[in-house]
Amino acid sequence: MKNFISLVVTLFAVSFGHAQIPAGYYDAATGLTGYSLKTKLKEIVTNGHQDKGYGGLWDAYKVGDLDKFYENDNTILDIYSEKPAGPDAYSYTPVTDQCGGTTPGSEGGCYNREHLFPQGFFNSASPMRNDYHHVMPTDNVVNGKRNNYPFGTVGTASWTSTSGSKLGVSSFPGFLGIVFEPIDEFKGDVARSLLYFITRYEDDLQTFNYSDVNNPQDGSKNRGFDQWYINLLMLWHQNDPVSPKEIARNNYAYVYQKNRNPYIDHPEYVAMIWTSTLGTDENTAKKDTLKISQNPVRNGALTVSGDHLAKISSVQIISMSGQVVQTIREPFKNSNKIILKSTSKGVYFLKTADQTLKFIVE
Ligand SMILES: [Ca+2]
Ligand SMILES: [Ca+2]
Repeated sequence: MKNFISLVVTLFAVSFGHAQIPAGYYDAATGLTGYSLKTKLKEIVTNGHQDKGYGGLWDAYKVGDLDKFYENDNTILDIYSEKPAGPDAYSYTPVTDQCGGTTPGSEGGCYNREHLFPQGFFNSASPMRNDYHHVMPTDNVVNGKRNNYPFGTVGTASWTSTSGSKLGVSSFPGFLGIVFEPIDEFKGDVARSLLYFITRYEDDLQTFNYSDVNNPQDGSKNRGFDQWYINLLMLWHQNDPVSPKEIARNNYAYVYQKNRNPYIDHPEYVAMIWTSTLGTDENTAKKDTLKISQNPVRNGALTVSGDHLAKISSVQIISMSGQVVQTIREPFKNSNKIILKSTSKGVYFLKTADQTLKFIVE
């Protein structure tokens, strides 16, 4: 087991290059899954977390939220106005363009502090209000349009920002209200930030105003959000994997307030804690208990055993960094073997609708 852990740590350091996770930071979470993993992560990220106050965020943005990834011009990196594929419609000089007394009525006027988990749901209480991990600098007008609506996917937009963020009626299964949809580039960022939030504050969730129609909390301490929201965030987490921008911001968050977002450091934790019900038949899915017969895997073939293999409609192979490296439809139609596309050495995950299994390629 020790060798396995050091292998994981080594692979992790290699795959992330400049990651600055303090040695041993996640040790206490080793071997845990499900909500006990989540609770352990809560302890880890609560321990040492310093509340730097609401004003502190302005200073943090000057350092931790500069565009070093797109235009690389050290203007504020605003997830609501950044255009990854072309020039931004406007950009903000740190401090100079910070919102002050008067607020302009159109985009491009000033940036303020956007709570991805709306502060109205927790009565603007500290430390939630000041937590850098979920409070980001954004254009004040787009921030205002987002209001307290949950994130989601929009069918027909009633309003669209200069960068393509949308407001409108939800097209996502399980929710029919108004939602705000950021651009694809930042959907995973939003998801990991919100999952951090319901982990860090799991002991407080039940004191929040979760009866508000716009609050996707389910009122529980464990799952935290309604199932549709978990489905949405897991999908976004998967489709928009951790980027260098998020790693850098997370590293700065640790400098600034002395705690980290575990779902940026360990993207695989998300599927180890929550289960998506998207596109699965829960009744049949639950009957399957899969096992990987030979682990570590050699010769590029993964052998799987289970009682209902033939019923599995699709599986994914996910890398340590959370990227889907292979999707296989009806993987066990003809045999119990999966031929791996990538045989690069490392830790991977085999994910079905309701199970995630870890394996090593040697
Ligand atoms: Ca930019
Ligand atoms: Ca992203």
